[in-house]
Amino acid sequence: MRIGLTGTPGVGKSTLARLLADAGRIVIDLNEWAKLHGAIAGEDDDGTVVIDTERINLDDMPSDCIIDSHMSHNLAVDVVWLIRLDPRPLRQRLAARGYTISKVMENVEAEAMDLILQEAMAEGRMVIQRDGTHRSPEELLTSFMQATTEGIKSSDLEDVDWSDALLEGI
Ligand code: DAT
Repeated sequence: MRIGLTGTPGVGKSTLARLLADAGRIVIDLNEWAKLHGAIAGEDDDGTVVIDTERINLDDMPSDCIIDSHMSHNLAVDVVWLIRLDPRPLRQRLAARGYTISKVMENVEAEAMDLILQEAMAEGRMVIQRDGTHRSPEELLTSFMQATTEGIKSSDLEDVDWSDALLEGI
């Protein structure tokens, strides 16, 4: 099964990907893959690599793998693992990364407005959504694994509601 590991930058995808790789799973960093396979569309204003997902052929990837990218839900993966994070700690994590204020706010607002969830559902993906705010990476992984190995027939969306953060002005 090909799993797309997605979420707003900073929610914890790479941390989870590392745990999976340590456990012996094949993990593909989509940025690296896109560079190797000529699927880079360019860079946005702040130098972030933009991947042209149309130029990525999933059949070139192993049939069992985890694809780490905030764009992996745009690929025809079998299931999407979507990590969510309260916008307030997300803001702190992104600021600690040295992102500009506008880039921090763009991502924080996208998270508060469920942007990736909406995109993934619009693409018709089967989505497992889990809140990483109060879970360790290990707990998060266990939760995704349980939902996946139990046999997925429909999306499984854990409730998240950060409307209070929006009211607070985040
Ligand atoms: P992403 O790959 O989604 O951009 P990351 O894995 O680089 O995110 O994590 C961003 C930061 O958050 C990094 O400093 C590690 C920390 N982090 C990741 N998962 C966490 C968790 N479950 N609990 C606490 N901190 C976490």
